[in-house]
Amino acid sequence: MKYRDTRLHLRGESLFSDDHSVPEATLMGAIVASPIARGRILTMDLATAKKIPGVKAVLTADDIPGENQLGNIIRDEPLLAGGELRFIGQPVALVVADTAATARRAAAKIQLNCEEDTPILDPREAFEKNSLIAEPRCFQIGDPDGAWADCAHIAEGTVESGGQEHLYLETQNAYAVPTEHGGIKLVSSTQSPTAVQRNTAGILGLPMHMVEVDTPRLGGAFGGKEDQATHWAALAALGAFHLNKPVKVLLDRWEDMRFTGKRHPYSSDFKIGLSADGKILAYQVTFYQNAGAFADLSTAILERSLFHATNSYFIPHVKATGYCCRTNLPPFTAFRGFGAPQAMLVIEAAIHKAGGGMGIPYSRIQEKNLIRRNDLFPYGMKARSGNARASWRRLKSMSALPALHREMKTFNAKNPLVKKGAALMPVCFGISFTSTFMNQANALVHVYTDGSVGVSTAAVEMGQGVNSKLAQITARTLGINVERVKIETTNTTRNANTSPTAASTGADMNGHAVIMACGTILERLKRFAAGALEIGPHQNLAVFSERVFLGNKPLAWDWQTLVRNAYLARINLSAQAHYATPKIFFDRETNKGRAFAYHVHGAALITVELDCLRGTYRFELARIVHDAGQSLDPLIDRGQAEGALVQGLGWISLEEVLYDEKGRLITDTLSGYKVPDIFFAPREIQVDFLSRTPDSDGPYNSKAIGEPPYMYGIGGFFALLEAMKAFRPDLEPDYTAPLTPERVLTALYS
Ligand code: LUZ
Ligand code: MOS
Repeated sequence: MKYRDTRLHLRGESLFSDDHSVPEATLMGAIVASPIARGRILTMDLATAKKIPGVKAVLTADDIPGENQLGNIIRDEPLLAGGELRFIGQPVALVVADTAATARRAAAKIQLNCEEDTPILDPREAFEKNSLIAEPRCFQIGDPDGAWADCAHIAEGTVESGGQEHLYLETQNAYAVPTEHGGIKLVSSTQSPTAVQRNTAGILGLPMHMVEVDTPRLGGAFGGKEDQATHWAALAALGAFHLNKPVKVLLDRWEDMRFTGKRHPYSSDFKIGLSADGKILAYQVTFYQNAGAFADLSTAILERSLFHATNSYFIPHVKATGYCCRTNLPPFTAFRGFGAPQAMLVIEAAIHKAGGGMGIPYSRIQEKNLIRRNDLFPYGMKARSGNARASWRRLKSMSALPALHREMKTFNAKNPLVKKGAALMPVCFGISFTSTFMNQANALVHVYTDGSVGVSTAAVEMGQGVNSKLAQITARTLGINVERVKIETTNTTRNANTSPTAASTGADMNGHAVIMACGTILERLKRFAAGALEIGPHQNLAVFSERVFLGNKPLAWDWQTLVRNAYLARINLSAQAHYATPKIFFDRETNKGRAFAYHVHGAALITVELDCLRGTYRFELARIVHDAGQSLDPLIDRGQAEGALVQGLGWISLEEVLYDEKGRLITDTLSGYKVPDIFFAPREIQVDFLSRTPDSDGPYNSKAIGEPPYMYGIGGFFALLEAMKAFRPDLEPDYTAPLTPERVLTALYS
């Protein structure tokens, strides 16, 4: 994969926020964190730490000049714990010193004398104790209570899914510099510069215009910096504000793993009812979401679980209920898929169990129930395309499934201790933030007098290639070479009131804003040229390949001449544009509406080979047919699909987040927490794009790519179950993810 930053990355020349050269006087911050999951601080001894040479300040909740309050949906989280402690790793104080080592040494010296209560760690226990962050939500369609009577087969069960560490290469960090008039400039590794700006302003008691946030690029995020980059930026700002010196906060890997939230663990109950021929008539699901100690984005994530409770299937009678359960673990947060993977694992498990009970391959039930164009989703939106079926058909025809199944059967018969399994996984993911108001973006475009172009948008480059896409969109709209285009850092002074780069919408929404701003400038340029060259209506003019055309006829002016002459004629060469995704709405009373601009569909085939002596396995083949619209950059989209797939496979098989009974993270290092590497990735990954897409709403008919392919990984879970069943036909599947080698082995021999 090659994109805009490839050369810089390979040479180690790309600047991440921690790489920015800082003035010599920069001070370093270290966090004092809660050692207990639930209780309160009785006394805190700061004096010893303050006496250590090099320590400049130890700041606590009492030192916050504004409101000690964070939160983008529900404002329930303090920046620094006052009295109450709610999870291990919760920030209690910030030590600022002349070096990071001194700051950490001083932080370690701070004694917290606490009173400890028994923590709640399990979401069902939280539910029993009425420890909920918000009112329960319920999406319903048809007559889910009455439909069971008509079902020939009913299956019920429980699904558990675990957390997942984001493991962005670049850990959380921010750098704060005091500016004149008592303001702050932040360089922050965040997906949401505006959220950092707003929360920091609130903490410091400043108007938002006094806080400038600049985000150069991120070394990965995956949702982990949508909400949870804010704390470290606000803390750096607090230090800078008090000491009137630049302050940097940079978590090391160990701190990052312990202090920050991960993917939400879910515990879920399902009930599914089918006709004798495998048509799903009714589905009921209840999600107990482990939200952790504070709201963070949990309610929005739970809402997306409800939206995607039926994945790619049409089901006439549905009741999906979600509980956002408050526990004493670090607040769980956004992670690629945003609650959809958890929900899709449940519906797939329900179908798998029903297939087992009815004695028919579950892929037949999957296929029979794939949503068709104009079928309704439970939230009342119609499917706008037949791509669920189109991608499935294409995948099946490419894969010669009957032959594959025959080969596997023969292999399994010959090998008593090695078994193969395969599964198909359809995916349907809605594109738009589920909170309608967030679906807005803006762009600021400057054409300079030499014809070069600077583009600023709300989009944050985090390795996903959004800057490459925006540069291509700019070049295509203006009719110039892409080398002329520079994508600027993301900065709240140039782009205000922006949504996070999240929900897979970054290229879509910011791309549309860029098209609009470039269109405005181009319109002015053409009007000017038509007048200056005296050639009738400007609509007949076009710019492409760096030249002005009248119809198909090239004129004497190239792009540079056009721009220079326009400047001399005092034409405005800059434009700002705002894009709001059209036609979407959602009513949170009825839970009905056209919530998404469109859906992304696709299907995957995953095969696995299982060593039944050791419980270890290797995914062999992942074949994906994916709907990317008219891809803006097939190489980037392929890279996103491959990466997402492997990340999804990691979640359901390898990565296990474990806490002890005190709420302490056990898997807090990379020696204890296993993540996918190149040896884990399927031996063969094939990604094919569906080209027939009548429903693309993205720029130039492209489609969003970031999150949807993650959920193909869920197919790996069921491929493994099939391989296990080949070894042990009486196996009663336990739908607990991750299906680690340990769990596989235990299941095979218990
Ligand atoms: N973030 C968010 C998201 O705030 N709202 C969403 O709907 C969403 N969806 C996916 C990923 N991040
Ligand atoms: Mo996200 S899970 O920050 O799109």
